[in-house]
Amino acid sequence: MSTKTNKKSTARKKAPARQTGPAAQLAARHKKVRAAMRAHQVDALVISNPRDVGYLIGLPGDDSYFIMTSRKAVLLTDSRYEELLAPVTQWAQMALRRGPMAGKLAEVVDGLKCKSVGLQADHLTVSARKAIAKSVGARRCADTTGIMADIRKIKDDSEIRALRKAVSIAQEAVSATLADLRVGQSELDLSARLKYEMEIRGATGPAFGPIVAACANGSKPHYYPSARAKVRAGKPLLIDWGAIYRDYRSDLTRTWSVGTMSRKIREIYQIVLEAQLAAIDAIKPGAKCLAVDAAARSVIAKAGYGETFGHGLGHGIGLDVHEMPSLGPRSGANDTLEAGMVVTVEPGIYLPGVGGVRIEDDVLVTRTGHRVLSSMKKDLESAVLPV
Ligand SMILES: [Mn+2]
Repeated sequence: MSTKTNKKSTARKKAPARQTGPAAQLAARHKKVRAAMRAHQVDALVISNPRDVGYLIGLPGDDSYFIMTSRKAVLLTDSRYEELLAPVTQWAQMALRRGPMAGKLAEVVDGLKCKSVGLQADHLTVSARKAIAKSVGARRCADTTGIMADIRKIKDDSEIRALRKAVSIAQEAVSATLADLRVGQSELDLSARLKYEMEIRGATGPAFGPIVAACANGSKPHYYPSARAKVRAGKPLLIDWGAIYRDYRSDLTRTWSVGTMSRKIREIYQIVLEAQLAAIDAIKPGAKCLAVDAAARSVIAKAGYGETFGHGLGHGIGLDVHEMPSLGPRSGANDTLEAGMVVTVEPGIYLPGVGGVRIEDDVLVTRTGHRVLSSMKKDLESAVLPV
């Protein structure tokens, strides 16, 4: 920790000359936030969700709050991040706290002369919310929900580039992992290898702990891999994995069978694939989220497996592995796809004691329809792995 921190003022002014503001991409995001603030009738919005902070400053948002008013922006952080986040001072004020966040937040909003302060009610813990009400004043605080989730639904070009790279890293990594697949290899061994293969290709980490499910374990949609469970010949292997590239997360699933594929797995594989292709086909601007889900669900239901597909069809991906919009039977009646959204499409059939089949791709909604960002094979023949 540097000593120079103590000598500096805890709030600094905009840097002079030449620097004219945040980069165009960030400025476009700020503009959307300010429009939402007007709609919610708040003078300031306190962005506390680290992913949202990162989205608005273009740098890591951990343990920092970003406060926006109609004209100003203040990043509230601490000395651990002072140097890392310094580029922000070209277009925003930086306030450094030494004590609790809520106390310094009150100082910042007082300085900004805000009468009403919007909070992210869908992110703050109950105790953080109470601390803010106490220091900022309960009457000034207004709970808002969904502002940032709504803005983040639509990806700009730089986000789409990052997502494409996150997808291609994940695909190459799983191919490299499977090239050395052995009967008897444990699920955890495969998971470790997969994470390594992603990171040497430029991922900063796995998008989530990979689901590597051998044999009948694939029937548990959110299974945790184990050291004891092993890859077996003639049995399925389901992997649900993704990479983080420049903070953006991919999310893919493939189900294979090792050496040969049983009749039952073959049967459900073909149904899931047909369902997945039908849903992808339905993706275009203006399509209802409910209708896209139904396109897949009806194929599975007609085949008699409707009861075994208990989860939603898919979800948005971006800085978070699960974000808006959500594609499922409980999607809102008016939830509609728009160009720039990126969603997963991942129907599945799960048979306890036998295994499960899920096939997941990441799909960009384009102006005219859609583009599948992932390109890994998923035809029945490719699903049988040589050993
Ligand atoms: Mn997913």
